[in-house]
Formats: sequence, structure tokens, C-alpha cells
Amino acid sequence: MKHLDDLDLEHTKLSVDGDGIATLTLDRAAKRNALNAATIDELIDIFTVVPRAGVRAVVLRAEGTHFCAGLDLVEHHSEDRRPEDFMHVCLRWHEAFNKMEYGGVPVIAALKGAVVGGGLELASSAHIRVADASTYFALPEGQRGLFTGGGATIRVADLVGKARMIDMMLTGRVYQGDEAISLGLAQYLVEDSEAKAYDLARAAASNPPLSNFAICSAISHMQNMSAMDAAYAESVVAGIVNTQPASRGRLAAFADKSAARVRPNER
Ligand code: 1HE
Repeated sequence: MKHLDDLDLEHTKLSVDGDGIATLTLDRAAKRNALNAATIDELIDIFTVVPRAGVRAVVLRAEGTHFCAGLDLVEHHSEDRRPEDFMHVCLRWHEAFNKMEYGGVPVIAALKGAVVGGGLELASSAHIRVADASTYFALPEGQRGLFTGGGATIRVADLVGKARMIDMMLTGRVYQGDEAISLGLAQYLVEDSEAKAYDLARAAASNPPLSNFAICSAISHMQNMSAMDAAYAESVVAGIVNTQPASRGRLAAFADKSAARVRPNER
């Protein structure tokens, strides 16, 4: 099995600090971090290794002023792909984004500038999205004569609903600011999305890894199941997670009143 140090990365960068917080950077700022085939291959490699490398949380960020401009349209144009070629491109995108969403390690996306097309498909595969004032979301597929191929029909429709997604694709409608938050395109709107993403990553990383594994894989799997099957799967997952050795000390602390209580935010 490959290790983090063995990865051969050209369009992305990956580092892990002493607390197990990984920073994954999209590193094609000159092309507005457009996703070419090679970048997708790197994401597959990264999210194949990350779940077994002791990583506690991942901050997904980007170089430059835009998070991601989506599919590399220039590569797509010059490759002059046949239908079956592009089907395989999409299958690679799905492999990368599924590994991310179902991998069991929290991924927090620090957004800025354009989060468009495939960039929104990438962002919507993260577990938490943090936006700043520059962040805007769009699906310009219709105006490019394209269709989403990286899972937007599942994940973006899940975030904003079918009607809004169709509107975004048909008319190029852009969402930003509070409106984007109220729709669920991102969960936080802050001045510095990267600083906030690290705060959230550190908070998540303080949970037992097995709890985070369940949160960042089981919920997604259960969404794909019938209610009956999801309830059954939930009981099995909870059986394992809620009896893990790592939770014993936390439960003891609650019982002896030394653990923090859940309080409302300061007003
Ligand atoms: C690109 C791409 C790209 C920029 N593929 N090269 N996505 C889109 O329709 C979005 C297309 N991009 C844009 O609308 C704009 O580039 C941005 C709003 C993201 C940024 O604007 P700006 O003024 O900062 O940059 P720019 O001058 O447009 O582009 C700078 C360079 O990035 C330029 O390359 P250069 O070599 O001429 O300097 C651009 O060609 C390059 N660039 N975006 C390739 N997307 C699995 S299906 C998914 C389907 C989709 O994702 S459709 C949505 C595609």
C-alpha cells in the first residue's frame, strides 16, 4: 500500500501536522484550479491513502483567489473525447469524490472565489464547507454546452434541491453570501474561511477517530438506503461506536460531572 510520502503530486500539495491535521491544497492557481485528469488521479491517490495514514481531519484549500473552476475545459476541448472516454473521466471523478465523502476522515473545504461546475462538485463532497465574502457558487454547465459529471446530480441536488439545481444549470444563476448559506451550499460564512476551516478541523479531530469514521461515512451510506435498512445499519454502527474503549473515559467524565456541558452560544 502507498503511504503519504510515496504520493507523486504535481497539481496538489499535501502535508500533515503533528496533530494529524492534513492540508490538501489545489495547486493550479494559474488555471484557477481547474480539474484536469491528472488532478483527479492525484485526488484518488490521496483519498486512498488518507483514511489509513492516521490523518484526523483534512482541510481542503486552494492556491490563488479561486477555489476551483471545475472541469478543465481546455483539456476537454483539446482531447476531443468520445462518449466512452468522457464516461471514464466521470467514473474517475466519482472514484475521487466518493473516496472523499465515504472515507471516514472529516474533510473541511475552505472556499473562496469561484466554486463552480466541477468545483462545486468537489466542494459538495467535503463534509463541511466554509465560505468567505468572495465565494460564489454556480453551475455554468448549460452555457458551456455540458452536463454535470462529477456527482452534482446527487450532491448538489441534495444540498439545494432539484428545482434550484435545474435553475442554476439552465440560467447560470450565481449564489453567494447569506443566500448561499441559507440554501446550504456552505455551512459557514466568515471573514477568513481558511482560519475557520482549521478551527473546525481541530474541533473534529478531538473526537475519537471511530466516531468521526461513522459520522463521515455511515451517514452518507445511510442516505442511500431505505429507512428500514438505514435504521438497521445505524444500530450496527452505534453498537460498535458507542461501546468503543475511547468513549469510556468521556462517559466517565460526564458521570462524575467533570465533562463540559452543552450550553447555548453567548448572545
Ligand atoms: C481554465 C478554466 C477551466 C479558468 N478549464 N482552464 N467551468 C467553467 O465554466 C468556469 C470557467 N472559468 C471561468 O469562468 C473563469 O476562469 C473564473 C471565473 C474561474 C476565473 O476568472 P479569471 O478572470 O480570474 O481567470 P481567466 O482569465 O478566465 O482564466 C485564467 C486562466 O485559467 C486561463 O488560462 P490561460 O492559460 O489563458 O492563462 C483560463 O483558460 C484558465 N481557466 N477556468 C481550463 N475551467 C465532470 S463534468 C464538470 C463540468 C464542469 O465543470 S462545467 C464548468 C466549467
